[in-house]
Amino acid sequence: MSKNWRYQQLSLVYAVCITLFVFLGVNLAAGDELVEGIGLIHVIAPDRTSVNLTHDPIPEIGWPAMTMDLGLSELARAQASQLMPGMVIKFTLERDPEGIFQIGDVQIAPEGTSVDAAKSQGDAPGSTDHDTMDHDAMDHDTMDHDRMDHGEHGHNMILDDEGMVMNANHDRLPEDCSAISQDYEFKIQVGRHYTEGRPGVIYGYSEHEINVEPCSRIKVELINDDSIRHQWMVHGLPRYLYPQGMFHLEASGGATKTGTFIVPSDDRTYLIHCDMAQHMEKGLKGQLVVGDGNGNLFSIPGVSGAMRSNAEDEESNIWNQAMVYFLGTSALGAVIVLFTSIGKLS
Ligand SMILES: [Cu+2]
Repeated sequence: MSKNWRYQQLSLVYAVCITLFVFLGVNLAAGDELVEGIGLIHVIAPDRTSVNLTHDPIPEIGWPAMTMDLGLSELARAQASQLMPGMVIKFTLERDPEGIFQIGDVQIAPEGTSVDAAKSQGDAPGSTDHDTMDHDAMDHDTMDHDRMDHGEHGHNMILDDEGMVMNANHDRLPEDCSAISQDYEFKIQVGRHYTEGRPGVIYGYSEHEINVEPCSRIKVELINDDSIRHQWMVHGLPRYLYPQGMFHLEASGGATKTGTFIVPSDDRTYLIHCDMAQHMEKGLKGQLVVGDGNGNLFSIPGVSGAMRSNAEDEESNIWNQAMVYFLGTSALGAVIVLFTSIGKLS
């Protein structure tokens, strides 16, 4: 009798082990997708399906600090009723059914939490969406009102039906440059046609990487072959020349926009992307390499791989599952053997 009791204890321990392993396996699989961020809200879409925010870097998925639109999950939509523009939030990212990152869970960040990326922008609204652009909050210090009506030079932004050019700079040298080293002209096409050989991607640029000399002047002609708006936006440029550190071309469907800017002297790699909701995730990400650059960014089509490829994810998931099933079935087998022997003994 005392022997049976010991067997029963043993099988109880086994059962607990199986439960733990199964939970561990499930959590490992879910943990792959759970990424957290902190951001400052600029705009909440009236239908609460998305927000525009500036977030700090999210290294787990290779995102630099950025101002962008993010969709909201069902849960986050419900939570969004307590949010307001200007609030700092903590959020988790998850993938929607199409595999695109969206905010899964959102809460107001604890008092005193700040977003470093937003501080350096002077809290100006980061959205460049026409509908949400706040003209009052634009950087007036760098706008040259006297020259407003005399051509392109004094404008931070030229906006028309065809699209817009923001922060064009033809002649103001970065502080660290004594002269323009070289002039470049790039024709960059954007649209659904430029995704060849990249399964799962919806949009592409004809060039995802451009290489230039330090202190050079770059003229970019953005040709949009799609019927929807696309952008070619460079981040991280000096803020004394480019408000929000940004040079930005936006072309309406079928339109072409041309703009010029000048890069500083340091070897650096700048992010290029389309800031329309989810377009970067759908393929519109590139890099501008000045001089030798300072390392490739993640997930640049044709240049660098994802921080962690989907194939690897799937492979490790399969191994997790296999492990759980192997341990589970072997433990179950052991339990059956034990109970059978208990039956024989009694
Ligand atoms: Cu786009």
